[in-house]
Amino acid sequence: MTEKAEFANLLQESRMFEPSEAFKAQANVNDNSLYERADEDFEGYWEDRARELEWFQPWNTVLTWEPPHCKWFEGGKLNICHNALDRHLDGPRRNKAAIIWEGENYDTRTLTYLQLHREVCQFANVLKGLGVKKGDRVAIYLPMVVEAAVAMLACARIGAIHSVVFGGFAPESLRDRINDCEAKVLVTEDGSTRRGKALLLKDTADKALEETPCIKKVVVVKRPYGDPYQCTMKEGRDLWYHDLMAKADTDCPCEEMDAEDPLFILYTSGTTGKPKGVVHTTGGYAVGAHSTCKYVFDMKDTDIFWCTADVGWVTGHTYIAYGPLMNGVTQIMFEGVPNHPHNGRFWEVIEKYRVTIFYTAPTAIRAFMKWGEEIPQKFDLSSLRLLGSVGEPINPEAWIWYHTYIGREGCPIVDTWWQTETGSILMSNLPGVNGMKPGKAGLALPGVCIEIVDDQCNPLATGSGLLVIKKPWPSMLRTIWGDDQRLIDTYFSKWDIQTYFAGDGATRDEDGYIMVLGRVDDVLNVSGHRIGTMEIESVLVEHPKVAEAAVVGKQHEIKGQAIVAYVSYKGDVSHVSEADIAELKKFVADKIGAIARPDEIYVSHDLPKTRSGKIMRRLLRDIAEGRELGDTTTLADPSVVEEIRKQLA
Ligand code: 7RM
Repeated sequence: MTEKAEFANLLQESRMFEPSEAFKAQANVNDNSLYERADEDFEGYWEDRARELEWFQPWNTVLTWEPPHCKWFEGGKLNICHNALDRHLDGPRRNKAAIIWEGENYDTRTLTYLQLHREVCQFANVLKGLGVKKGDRVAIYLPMVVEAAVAMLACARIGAIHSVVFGGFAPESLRDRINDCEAKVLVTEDGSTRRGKALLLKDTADKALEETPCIKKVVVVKRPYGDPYQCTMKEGRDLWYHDLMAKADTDCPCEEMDAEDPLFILYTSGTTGKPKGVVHTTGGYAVGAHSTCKYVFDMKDTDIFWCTADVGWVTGHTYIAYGPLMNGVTQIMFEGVPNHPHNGRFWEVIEKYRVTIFYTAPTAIRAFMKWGEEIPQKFDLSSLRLLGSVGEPINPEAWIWYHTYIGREGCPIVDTWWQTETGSILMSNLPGVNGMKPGKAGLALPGVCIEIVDDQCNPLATGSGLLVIKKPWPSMLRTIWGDDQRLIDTYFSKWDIQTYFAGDGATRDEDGYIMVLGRVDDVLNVSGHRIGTMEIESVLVEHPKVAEAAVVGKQHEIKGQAIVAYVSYKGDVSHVSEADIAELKKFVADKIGAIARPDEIYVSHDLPKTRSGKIMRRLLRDIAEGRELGDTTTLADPSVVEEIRKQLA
């Protein structure tokens, strides 16, 4: 049997992979002590984790739980920027590389802890100079450049609340996010390249800025690419980052923040059309970010950590901007993509910087598999000691491939389950403690109360059910910005007000290992990105020719899920051309961003509905996946299904 065929047979993989004795011996934790401590004293366990940070003033109360609201470490005062930077400046980490940045075009830039601290202090003073005060919101719309981390840390330093918007979002998405939180300042850049093509962020931002009255000032980072990326600067509103920085004082003390003061807002897709502004606070989030880096990623002073996520997503917040810096490691920040200018770019970066811990998404791993193991085999990956996966379920074949060709069978893999709402990893094996099962995130972390329940919320020892969390955890979302009722409606209303419903389905095996199966609601996971079906539907119906739209997910070899849209047309359906379909796809990409572009669109005179008028989504999923259609007798108009089927390739 060829190796490829062997991999194809791994769907039923059930082996347990134990960490090596060598890995265990050096791990930050290699016994059950953390689990035992959390079991005997839940609050005491989290206090131990909080004591691993520096506080200006200790807390009085560990936890106040008035479901669904929690407060952690009340009375405590700290600053997360102090923990990420200032606290490393008195010792040997002062002149250690904090961030090594690698640009898409192989430019590099390294900032030591001291240099990063200086740049952050200066930018904090810039923000103050623009009138930003504690509690004000600052929107950040930047690609993967050092200034993104600088801007986030600078906000944290002065107590401003940042709202980072992924650089791939379209003007309207940016506009809505700015307006929802009423940001005062926007930080963006003139332009750069993505896959060698121009990415003109300021031009996009300018379109959003036409309808964002709350924005008073725009700070523009100038990239060293020269004229092709020249942007327009609006007099009195738009200012160059480098001009402001040249005049900024390097001294800026940290604001003493209450543990429960908001740190950031991050918008995420849900089951309704409007993205939710997930609010995280300072103390609990810092504890979650720091402790998961220390115990899940086993971070030590000697590590070179690389998380490939974008800072625009929660993974980039917790495992680029905050967690690694709080642990004092050196990290790589990579602007590029895996396959530009060649398919081995990631492995080249690992070889170049001797990366020791690598954290990426299953969608990337599946793409690498397709390109072939010959590519990573050309590079020296021997520096790697630990691998991580996040964003979606990792199928066992991809896990084994990752373990074999990237980990060379010597690196533990942490399959980390968490969400924008959870702030930090809640489920994963601890790499020096428990064995790994391919495709299974494994066990809840110590101090995290995850259960798998049936429809009535009865806990299941084994088998399939829904993933819930029964007790609050420090980095839990506190509210939805401006809409606290949505916190209740979305997460705490399926059964009782104490049970957090994550929206995921999962199964648990005899060893207690959990496999997260994916969303059970109307949220798609496309290449690890969360996109609400409703979000796409509401854009589609804005198109003059579209009467109704229904969007479903379809299994995709690399992306996990592909987006399939069904629309009913206002005009004559028989004349719909390929160009019309292409126009609809572009319409969605232009309004939300390229990540939401439908892979397939089918047009019919009506959508398949029940006689009571409900769109039959299950049927649409079956059509998309090419499955046998079950009972279609409840269809109001069976001809619709035939009409759609004729368009299938
Ligand atoms: C970190 C992040 C959250 C959703 C979540 C799941 C899915 C994330 C895993 C996973 C299986 C994993 N935040 N998910 N990690 N599914 N195994 N290790 O991705 O808010 O963007 O998405 O992602 O469905 O609910 S997120």
